[in-house]
Parts: sequence; structure tokens; C-alpha cells
Amino acid sequence: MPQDNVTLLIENIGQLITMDGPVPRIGPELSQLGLIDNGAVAISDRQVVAAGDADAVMQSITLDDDAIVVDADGAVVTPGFIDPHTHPVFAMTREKEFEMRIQGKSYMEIAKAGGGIRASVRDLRTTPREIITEKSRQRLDRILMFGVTTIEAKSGYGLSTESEIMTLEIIRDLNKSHPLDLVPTFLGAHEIPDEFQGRTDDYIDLVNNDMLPIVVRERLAEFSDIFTEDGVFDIEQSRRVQQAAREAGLALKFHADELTSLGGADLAAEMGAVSADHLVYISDAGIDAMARAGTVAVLLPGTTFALGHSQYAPARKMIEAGVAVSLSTDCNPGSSYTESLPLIISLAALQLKMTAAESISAVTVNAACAINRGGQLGQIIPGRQADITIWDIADYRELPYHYGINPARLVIKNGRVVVNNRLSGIVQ
Ligand code: IZC
Ligand code: ZN
Repeated sequence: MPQDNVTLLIENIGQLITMDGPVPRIGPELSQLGLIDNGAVAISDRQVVAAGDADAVMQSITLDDDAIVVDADGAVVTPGFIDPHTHPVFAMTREKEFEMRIQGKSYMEIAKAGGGIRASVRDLRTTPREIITEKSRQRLDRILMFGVTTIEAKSGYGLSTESEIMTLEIIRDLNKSHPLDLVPTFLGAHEIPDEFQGRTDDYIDLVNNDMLPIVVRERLAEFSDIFTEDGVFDIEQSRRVQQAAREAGLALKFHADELTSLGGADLAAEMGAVSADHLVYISDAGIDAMARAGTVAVLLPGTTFALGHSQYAPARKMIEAGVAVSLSTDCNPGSSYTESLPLIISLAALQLKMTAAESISAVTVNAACAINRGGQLGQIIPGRQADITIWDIADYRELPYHYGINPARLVIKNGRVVVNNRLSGIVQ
């Protein structure tokens, strides 16, 4: 049956990575890319209507009179990447802390002295909403330019009812006005703000009894997240926050076992969390529990890198144990200030020993699962939303190999070209 009304055709694709196949990808499945040499993709309005061998696609479609035809010129084409863990809504940056860490201070030492997240909170509360929105929009632009079409976005620099709600409203408004899709997460339990120091349980009361009901009533978040860490929220406090969130209808995420082996991964699995993130110090029992519960592991090697640490998450052990592994930038002003998911793929190769194919699975189908969009996003197959990136490479293995550059050439979101990095900035 010829497909009418094809509005956008991508032809001459050297390697078409469809990601057709199991969702999520577990163990050896992570290497399955659904790769087609000499492919084409046909899009009608916002949807993929045909994807596969170029001849077969061309025979099955009829182009609209004013259809756009994109010549991929032998390039690699993948689903638009998904970044499942970002903190993009903040005003000031924290380069002074970065320098302090280089000079020997630890992340927690800086946090305990009143810097870190609490410094970002003091700043956000005194910055006009329009300025926060504008700075956040610029970060979303950069994320999109790196070939990413959907992100998860957390609050967590307000930590008062008013500022947390404002942050989630900014995320909602940016989701409407920006080409990127944003999946919102309420992270009221990111830190204990200045005015609640020494009174963590009182702060949890505020999160559960004051903030959460508004977040749910106004439908401002799909997920609840928490920084489960020694010196922040312990296991019992984390359970209390997340139990309330789950009862109120939110799905769960955890910042778990990032700096110490506290057992956040075990708690995430026990509570049926959708994902547990970081996991540098996850225990063997935590790995088993996550595999059994089907909790996705979102690994953030950029954070380990930018904190200057040498111990990375045990990715290979998790993959062998059957945990669904994903990757993310953790884009935030404290521990990982980058919008580049391609850079994370290079770090995953060198430090987590993940192949290019495994990382591509991690930032497409498995990242979709980490944000409750498994089977909806992260694949180029008929019926899916047309979120597609054309890369400036002829072999997908170049993605981790050529590091520190932006390999994205063209980004298509919902069937529309939204980024063209081919336009050179060099003045002749
Ligand atoms: O702003 O430092 N770890 N949250 C948990 C962060 C780092 C973000 C920050
Ligand atoms: Zn984070």
C-alpha cells in the first residue's frame, strides 16, 4: 500500500539505526541496533510511516508536492537521543567550586560549608523568573544541538514551596515553547535548605504535606526524585518522601549510591522505582535487586569525570547481571556542567567499557524506559513520533571515538528540521 502524504524524506542513509527490537535492551541485546545499510526514512507530518531499505521505502511511498527531501549523503541516522537525567533550571553557575575541587576540596566538604546545591538555591530564589527561564532555554538549545530530542528535567534548586512550584512551571512553559520534549520530575528532596538545617524531618514534612499536593494537583511532574546520600537524605527519610510521592501518583527515581554505598539502589528496587541513577558505589545485592525489579540504571560518567574521581559505576557488572542500563549527562551547575550526550558516550566507552552500540541503545530505547516512554520513543519504526538525528559520520563507531566535538548534523523533531549544524560559522 503506497503511503501518501509523505512530507519529509531522508534518503541516501549510509547506516540507518532503527533500534527495532527488544525494549528495554538487556545484556547482549544492547548490541542490537536494527541497523540497515543504504536506508531511507519517510515521514508524514509528525510520524514515521516507513523506515528501512531505501528501495523498499521508495516503492512504498508517494511524496507530497511540497515534501522536503533531505540527502543524508551516506551518513549515520539514529533516533533522536534521550537524556533521562538533567537539572537544567538554574541561574548562576558554580565555577568557583569547580576550582576548589581541583585544589583538593571534595563535593561534600563544599556542600557542608554552605556551598553546592544550597548556594544554587539562594541564587535561584533571588533571580527573576524571566532570567531563569531565558538561561534555561539557552541550555535546552545546546542540548538539542547535540542531537537530543527529549529530556527528563528536574526541579530542586528552589526547595521552598513557592520556588519549587515556579521551577516546575518554568519546565512546563519551556516544554510548550521549545522543540525539545521535557518530562518533569519533582526534586524537592534535593538538599536541606538553609532555613531547615538540622531539621531534616521538618523539611520532609514541608515536601510531603505542602509541596507534593500542589505538584500533583497542578500536574507539574510525572516523577519524584531524591538525593539519597550520606549527609543528605538517609534511607528511612528517603523511604518517607518516596512513599508519599508514590501514594500521590508519581513514579519514582533516586539519586542512589553516588558518593557512598548507602543502599539507595536497593531501596529504589524495593519501592518499584522506574530508575536509580549514578550507582558508582552500588552493592552486588543492589545490582541483583535492580535486575529483578526491572529498575533502569541511569549511569552518569560525566559526573565522575567532572568531580575528578577515579572510580566509575560498575557498568559491565550491571549489564552482565541483566540490569537495563541507560546513560545521561546529569547536566547541572555543580557536579556535571555539560549539555553534550555525545561526550558522555565517549566517557562510557573509555571508563565504563561500553561499546558504541551499547551506548546508542542506552540513550534511545533504554533512556525511553527510564522516563516511562518505553515503546513510545527511541526507535525509527512506522507509527513512532519522527524524532531523528543525522550525524556527521559514516560509521556509528565514530561516535565515542571522535570526542569533544559536536557530531550532530541535522536534528528532526516531530517531523520538522529544528537544527542544522551544517551551516558553517566560519567567516570567509
Ligand atoms: O547542583 O550539585 N549531586 N545533585 C546531586 C547534584 C549533584 C547537583 C548539584
Ligand atoms: Zn542529578
